[in-house]
Formats: sequence, C-alpha cells, structure tokens
Amino acid sequence: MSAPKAFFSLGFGIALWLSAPVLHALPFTDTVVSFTPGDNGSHDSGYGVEDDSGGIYTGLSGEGVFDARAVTALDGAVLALGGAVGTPGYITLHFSDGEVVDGSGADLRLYDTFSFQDGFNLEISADGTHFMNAFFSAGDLLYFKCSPEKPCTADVDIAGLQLDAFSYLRITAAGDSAQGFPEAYTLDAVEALHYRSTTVPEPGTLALFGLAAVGLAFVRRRKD
Ligand SMILES: [Ca+2]
Repeated sequence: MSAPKAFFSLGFGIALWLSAPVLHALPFTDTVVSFTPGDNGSHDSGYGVEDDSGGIYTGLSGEGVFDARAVTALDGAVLALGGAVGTPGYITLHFSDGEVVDGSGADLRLYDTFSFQDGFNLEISADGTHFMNAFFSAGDLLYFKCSPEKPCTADVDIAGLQLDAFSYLRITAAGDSAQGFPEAYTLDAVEALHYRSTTVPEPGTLALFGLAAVGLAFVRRRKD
C-alpha cells in the first residue's frame, strides 16, 4: 500500500462526507442571531428551555437558560421566549444556506410543542436589518395540548407581502396574552416549506476534491 493511495482514499472520503449534509439539509432555521428574553418585572420572567425530547436534545435546559440548540431542531425541546405579562421576549433566527421563497400555499411553519398555544408576532427580513411584519397569531389559551406528538403549528404564506424571499425572521411573544403563564411563546423549531438553497460548494470542499484529483493523478502516474 503506497502512501499516495491511502491519501487519495482519505481525501475522497472526506470530500463525500462534507458534501452529504448539503445534499440532505433539512430546511429548518439553523442559526440564532440574537435572543432577548422577556421581562416580567417583579414576576418570574418565565423564559428558558423545556426539554421534552425524550433524550434527543443534548443541549442545556431549565428556567432562565438559553441554548440555541433548542430552536434549531424539531425535537420536543422548546425555548420559552418569556415576558407574557411584561415586556415580551423576542428571538431572531436565520437560514444560513438559503432563503424562504413564495410557493403555492404556506411557505413557513412554526412549531410550538409545549402546553399552551401561545400568541406571537412574526417579522421577516432579507438582509437581517430591515424587518417587516408578516404574521400575527393571537394564540388560543383555551388550548393547552401542544406536544411533540401533536405540535401546534402556525403556517405563514408570504404571498402578497413586499418580500418574495427572506432568510431572517424575528418572533416576538404576544404581550399580555397569557397572564399566569409567563413562559409565553414556546418555540421548538421553524421550518421552510418553500426553500431555495444558496449554498455553493465551500472552498474547503473544493480543495479536497482538488486534492483527491491530485492524489488520483499521482497514483496513476506511479502505476505507469
Ligand atoms: Ca427544538
């Protein structure tokens, strides 16, 4: 076994492995830009991570805890934005490798998998700076059976809005909507239903393919 052959195999293997997630990427928001928890004044703010994932979620959890991993996978772990009886919490999320586009019917789906169907306001942005209102849900506080098995979903259609594509969104808990339930909106994940990938092969991946090609050429030359 020559060294160049081993190198070639390793390089090609890594290149395939790196490209696989791009091919099979699930269109959930994958990045938290910022999170500002709600403030209930003298009351418990209520924000934090509730983990009902049954062991799937491996991030931090508990009252007063924030962990971006709670809202980047649909797994039964939720982030309570907090502040339902005071200043509502808000979170800004981003699709880092593509954008939501307008297709037939709903284009975006929010998942609340914890207890009450809390209200929220949704803003969207193409550049992460200029946001526009896109959707409001008053919630339904008579309904408290949101769960991982039976998620409470909110579908958003961007048809008719001024933006026909966006990759940033901000969710703000509906204020004063749930007195006595200060956790406010509990977000599990945000899914794109109509999505356009903007991913191009990363320089690192291209470099590995290049190295693999060099390795192949080297092996072939040695055989000559
Ligand atoms: Ca989650």
